[in-house]
Amino acid sequence: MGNLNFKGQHKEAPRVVIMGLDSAGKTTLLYKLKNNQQVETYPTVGFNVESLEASKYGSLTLWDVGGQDQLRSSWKNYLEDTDSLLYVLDSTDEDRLPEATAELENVLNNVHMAGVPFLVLANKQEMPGALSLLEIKNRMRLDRFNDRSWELRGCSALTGEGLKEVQLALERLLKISVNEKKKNL
Ligand code: G3D
Repeated sequence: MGNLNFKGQHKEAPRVVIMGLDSAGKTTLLYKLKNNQQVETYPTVGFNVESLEASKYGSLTLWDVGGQDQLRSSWKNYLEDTDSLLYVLDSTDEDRLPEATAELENVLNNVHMAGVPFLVLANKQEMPGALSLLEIKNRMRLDRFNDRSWELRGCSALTGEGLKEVQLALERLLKISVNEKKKNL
């Protein structure tokens, strides 16, 4: 790990895991956060595609969730020491919202994810017909996760709309996570 000094409180780079169903927009988001540039993306076949070190947020690792159990067992091994989860949703994909919800639940139930703050990103908000944040919150029943810190933000990884707020939310959650860790030392 690098020795990024996160707000003067953290000697090690925080670890952020980005997850979501395929096509949610994770790769697009990753490059926007990293470079503020749009890049060509390639479909990720349920597998880790990128791990970018030394970003402002420390290491950002990308995983598709869902699909084959065999692949799921591989990302599970990487959840240890995760400081925050960015969970990306395609807000226009109403049909797969139940699947996305079940997968989020599955990730949060992992033993390494106990108490880890998470941020749900309702991506593709610029698209007509995108579900509103309120609808998403209700349909995913996000309130049941109130035993930990979480936030829901809308954005468009494509246009960059809402990404400033996403970055601020991520910083807030990382701060909470890092402070929790310090308390438990
Ligand atoms: P993934 O990494 O989660 O699998 P990608 O998803 O980042 O590869 O994105 C899947 C597709 O959704 C890509 O389109 C990408 O351009 C598009 N996408 C990502 N974010 C947004 C967004 O905010 N709005 C819209 N409208 N599209 C977005 P293609 O056509 O390359 O499959």
